[in-house]
Amino acid sequence: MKPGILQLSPILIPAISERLNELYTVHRLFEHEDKGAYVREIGATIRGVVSGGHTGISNALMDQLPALQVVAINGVGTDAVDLAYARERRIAVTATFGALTEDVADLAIGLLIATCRGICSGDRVVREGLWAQNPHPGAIPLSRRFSGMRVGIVGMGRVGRAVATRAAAFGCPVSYTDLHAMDDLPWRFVADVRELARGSDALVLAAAADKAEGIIDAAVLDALGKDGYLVNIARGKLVNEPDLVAALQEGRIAGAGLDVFVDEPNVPAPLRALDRVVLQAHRASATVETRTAMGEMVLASLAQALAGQRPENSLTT
Ligand code: 8YV
Repeated sequence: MKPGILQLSPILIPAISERLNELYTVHRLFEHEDKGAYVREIGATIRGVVSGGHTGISNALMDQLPALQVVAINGVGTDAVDLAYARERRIAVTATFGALTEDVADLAIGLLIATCRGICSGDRVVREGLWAQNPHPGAIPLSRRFSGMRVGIVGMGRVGRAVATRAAAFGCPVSYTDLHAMDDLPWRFVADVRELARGSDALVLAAAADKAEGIIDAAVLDALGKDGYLVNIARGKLVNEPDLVAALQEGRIAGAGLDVFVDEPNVPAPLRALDRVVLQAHRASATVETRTAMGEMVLASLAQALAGQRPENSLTT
């Protein structure tokens, strides 16, 4: 009999889904209306869970899966899983470390350029016929140069480092903050996030959310200042969202490029209304290449754990 797998969020690469189906009895919880009843029905057969970084798994659901050996996160953020609890139950929690670094860093730079150069608002001006109606060159405001901007990075893990090398290639002086300075990096370390914001034209958030919830608040945004830009490709909850909305509405920062939000997929209406904000639907890792690599890692983690080995990317076992 094939081991039972509970899948909590879709995998968009057909070849990966097919391999899952070949190897396991896959229960796709997101396709079921009455999730509670479905889990009660099949819970005892489940040995592995596949979930997304943002989706994770609750302790209550882990409690309903007595034979659970592995939670394979199709992502790198593990803030939506109680790792201590999983460790207690000897459940391996794995993540796809390294698979998405380049794409997430690419989107961070893309969002920053799109925001400061007004690419999306410019697109709307052309698309809606406003350029043709008012071809006077002054009708569209000038934008801001990206090359050479002072870029501050919050969180210098794999993604933060990849953002730094990209920004440096654009001639941007890079500074960063993290729990401590890192000796192997040529960039300037600034211990305090507010001080980092004060010395930056753009602040890029690339930190894990578990230790840094709400660190970007009104004081940090005011330190970034009216000519500063915020980019978030990490987790929405790093930012105090009402503070961000107020800072944007009052022109206390210049703009924001956001891929993640506090209550996804619900994006606050004021953010959607502001032209100085560029929005994405949590898509930084959403390329065919990265999602294929992530899917391969999920398959490997399941196979290792269910064969009784310690999965290579386990954080708990
Ligand atoms: C994914 C993520 O969107 O890596 C993470 O933590 O949030 C994203 O890469 C998500 O995990 C897709 O499953």
